[in-house]
Amino acid sequence: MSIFLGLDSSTQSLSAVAIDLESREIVLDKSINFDKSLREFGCKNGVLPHRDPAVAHSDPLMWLKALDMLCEELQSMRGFDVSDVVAVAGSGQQHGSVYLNSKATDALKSLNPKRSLEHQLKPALSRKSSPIWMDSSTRRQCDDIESAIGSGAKVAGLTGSSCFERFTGPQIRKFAEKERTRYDKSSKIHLVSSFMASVLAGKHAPVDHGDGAGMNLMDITRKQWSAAMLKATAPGLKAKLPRMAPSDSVVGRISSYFVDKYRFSPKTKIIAWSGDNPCSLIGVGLISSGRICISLGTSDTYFGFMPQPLISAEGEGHVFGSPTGDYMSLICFLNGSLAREKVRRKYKLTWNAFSKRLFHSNPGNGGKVLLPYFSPEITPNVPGPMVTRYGLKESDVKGNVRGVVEAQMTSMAIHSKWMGVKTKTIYATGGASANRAILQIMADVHNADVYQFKVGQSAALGAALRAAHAHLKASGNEQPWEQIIAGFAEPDRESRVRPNKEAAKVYRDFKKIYKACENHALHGGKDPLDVQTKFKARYG
Ligand code: XUL
Repeated sequence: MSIFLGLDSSTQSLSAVAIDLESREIVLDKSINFDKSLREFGCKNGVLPHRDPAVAHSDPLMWLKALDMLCEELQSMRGFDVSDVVAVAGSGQQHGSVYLNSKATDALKSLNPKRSLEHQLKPALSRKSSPIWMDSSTRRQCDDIESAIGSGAKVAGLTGSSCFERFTGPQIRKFAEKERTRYDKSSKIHLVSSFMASVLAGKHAPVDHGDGAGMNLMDITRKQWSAAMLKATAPGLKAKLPRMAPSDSVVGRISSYFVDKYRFSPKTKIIAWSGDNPCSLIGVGLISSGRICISLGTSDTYFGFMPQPLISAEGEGHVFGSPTGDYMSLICFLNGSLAREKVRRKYKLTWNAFSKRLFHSNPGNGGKVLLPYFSPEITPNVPGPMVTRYGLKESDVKGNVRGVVEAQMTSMAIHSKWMGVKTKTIYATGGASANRAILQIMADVHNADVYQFKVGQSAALGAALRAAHAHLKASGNEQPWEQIIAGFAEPDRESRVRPNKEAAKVYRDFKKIYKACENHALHGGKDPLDVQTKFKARYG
């Protein structure tokens, strides 16, 4: 047996996917949903309630309790033997940070299997909550960092992204400004990914180049902490950050806590964790250029493999490290599944009824446009909630249902131009990728074939594949990535959704009115009524 385990610590859940590399089978797919199973932490959709809609924090103790619960489930599962696991790697929601005090090193080293992770690591937190990727409260800190470096474009040239509110550097700066004493007491600042890896390994794990690139702190070409960015962000920061390491580094053997409590083998290797998007890149098999992936999760992301870092001139997207040692481009849309969910709930629809409305309405929505900024938006930058309707009544159920999905797909098409990819094939993943009505609109708007995957958990699967790759490399039996992913990270050929030629034509023009509406709402551009009327006259 050669079982490799991938964990995904995401916004709303902790998931596990295990693969058998020899038989090429997925032998386990499990998930703990925070809202359902860990209600006592008071989170909604994995986020702590806050009166300011720009603030989004979560509870790191909830992630720890989920890890204990998940291990317990794995141990008690029939047909799965935890002691067969050769190596574990993981994926973490990107950008989120965990703040630890001077007790952390010892606490990690001496975890007692008779007590819970939550109770033993609570005293090691120097900050109770963790800012996560949905936080947009650091615009001022972003501006300050960019002006210290010279400009947003300069920051992007250095780190792969201009300063973004959710990125870890601006978040750390805000913490250092507002809570200086606690900042000074934080002897280690981890990402969600490196924190979870540290717990498993019983010692501080490194930040990998994939997730490290989402901090506005890593030099994207040299793949090291950037001295200029550290200086522009917060005092004494270098000493507080873990070391950086390639994604395929072995952190060490699993902590005896997991051996004694859950019967993992003491030989189990812990591999550096990465961000969920770099892991998904592997989980959908994007190890060369040419295709792109759209992940429909809590956030919607649009990403692809890149051999060299290519940076967006408009400052809209990001360059992260790929777990293969290359690069990936990514654009993140915050109003993903939560926006779809808001519309579905508003009109009291089941998902079935939602999909029916999509199938039974016309491409282009008769020119009606919904700008679905239910929460602050990352791409394009919208600082606060601002749902705007053009020619669309709030009472029009079909129009709003089609409106939210068309807006998401059109926005992706418009804001991904800088990547310069002629998209002929799209791989769809994430929870909502199971919905073929949504995928039809995706295919039509992008005029591309869309494929689904049999395993929806691309980040956890990618992590399991990374574990296998890193283990083989460390044992002197490195296999090419093509070989590692074969049979696992492949789209379901039967699932192909073809674009409808007529609809694709409509969307070519629809993109223009969508752009005009966006421009009007966000940049004070011309009233889009004119273009909307023309579109309506043509396509009704
Ligand atoms: C990417 C981003 C989100 C999170 C979701 O930049 O912010 O996709 O990684 O977990």
